[in-house]
Order: sequence, then C-alpha cells, then structure tokens
Amino acid sequence: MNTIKNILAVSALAMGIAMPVSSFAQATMDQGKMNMSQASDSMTDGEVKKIDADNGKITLKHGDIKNLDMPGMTMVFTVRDKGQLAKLKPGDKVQFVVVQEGGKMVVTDIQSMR
Ligand SMILES: [Cu+2]
Repeated sequence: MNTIKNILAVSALAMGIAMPVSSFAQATMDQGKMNMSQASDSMTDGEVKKIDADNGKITLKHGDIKNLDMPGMTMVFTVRDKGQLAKLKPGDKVQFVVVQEGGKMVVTDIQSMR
C-alpha cells in the first residue's frame, strides 16, 4: 500500500513539475513558429543602387531586415525571379522580401513603390 501511495505521490509531483515545463516549451515553440511565419512575410524598405539582370543580382540600400536581424546597409542580393528586375531601375524605392537560403540572401519578392 505504501509503495502505491509513494508512486502516486511521486507521479503527481512529477506531473506537477513536468506540466508547466512542457506547456512553457509548447508556448515557446508556438511563438517561434509564429515569429518565423510573420518574419518571412515581412517587407523591407530599400532603394535600388544597381541591377545586374543577367546574373539575377541587385544592389540595395536596405533598411533593417527584421527577419534576418540585419541592420540597414547597402549590399548585393540574389533575386529568385530574375524577371522581377526588368521593371526596376537604380534610384527606385522598393519593398522586398528576403530570406536566407543556404547561407545566401535571396530576394523572393521585390516591388517598386512608385
Ligand atoms: Cu544587409
């Protein structure tokens, strides 16, 4: 009898400890997922500096890229869809979406603000 009581007490205790931990882990994970999906959709402001349509590259002076934790700077991006470069020219104000893919920054969407 005592053994069963002890087991019950121990498992109740273990559950009391385990529950908050797992619900905390769950909440953290959900938040992580939420942040990621929000981040991948977030547009970054920028200004076109240079376009290399043949190689699908664009030089952008960009604002803070929240999803990549990158402060504003001027840098070269690879554009996934080269066709999107056709309607842009240096000096254009743009909004773009950039993701990190295999260590490379890839612009998945870019739109002129005109
Ligand atoms: Cu940058």
